[in-house]
Amino acid sequence: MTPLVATTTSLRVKDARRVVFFTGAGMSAAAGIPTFRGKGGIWKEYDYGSYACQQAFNRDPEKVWEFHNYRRGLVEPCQPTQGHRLIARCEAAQPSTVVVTQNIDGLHQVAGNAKVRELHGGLWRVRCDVCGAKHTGRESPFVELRCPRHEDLPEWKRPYWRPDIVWFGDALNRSVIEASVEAISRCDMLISIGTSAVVYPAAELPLIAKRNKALLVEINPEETPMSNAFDVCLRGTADAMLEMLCEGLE
Ligand code: BV8
Repeated sequence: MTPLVATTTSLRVKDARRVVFFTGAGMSAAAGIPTFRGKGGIWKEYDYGSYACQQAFNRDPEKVWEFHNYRRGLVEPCQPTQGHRLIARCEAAQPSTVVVTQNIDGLHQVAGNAKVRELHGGLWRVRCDVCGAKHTGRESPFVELRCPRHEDLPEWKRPYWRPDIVWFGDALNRSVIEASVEAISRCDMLISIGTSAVVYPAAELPLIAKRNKALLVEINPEETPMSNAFDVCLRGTADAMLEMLCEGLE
């Protein structure tokens, strides 16, 4: 069935029992964080083969860290938008609400959402793939680039911390995928917001909700390759469309 394409709707989140918000970079655009594709997109300026894959990190970890410190610097001063706050209000009113996000900026958590499944990891976490150590902190820039647990090794031989981000070619974290699939399978309304729907496997996750007869709503000013799978496509910004959908929440 072709979707209803509109700028207004009488659908309201308060009328659903279990809602999943499925978010991408457009969700945080109004916070001042650049998206990845399209005009001004990060991948226009930075080739992801040089900055966002394991091979690039193995080749030149300091160059990859320079890019991630640039991104920490971009995100660090940004505050959640009105849209993020409305989604947090939805979880407060309806605790079954889950956010499944491709974003690594942490803004849903700052806004107050507790149930956030980060498909592509987190910008504020690092891990050591040699000893398994993890560290979370909003240092910007992150300067102690080597894991301190390897005191037996000379400084120049110690392993680098690695951003805990799912780069191209990395498998997604199994428990995060499982928790996301579980939430999406059980929801009766899925609202996809601000994603170009071109990165897999994330792009196909909303289809799981469709199989289970949930109502699928897409919020994006532009059409996406997945638009036809949605019941309703709201052609507007995240903030404006969420303001409408979240009307009447307690
Ligand atoms: C994997 C890290 C197993 C985070 C990122 C099947 C088919 C084809 C290819 C593949 C496939 N399966 C796997 C692949 C390969 C690859 C892939 O998908 N490639 C594509 C690009 C062809 N996938 C992987 O490698 C994944 N791993 O599958 O492992 C495997 C491995 C090897 C081989 C087989 C299997 C891992 C993918 C993870 C990539 N990580 N980055 C970070 O650095 O921040 S990608 C990057 O894209 C971000 O993570 C981002 O989250 C993600 C999606 O982007 P979007 O969020 O959609 O953002 P985008 O800029 O594209 O779009 C913004 C949208 O917002 C636009 O539509 C715009 O109109 C809209 N918008 C703008 N303003 C607003 C707005 N909307 C609302 N309001 C506004 N105000």
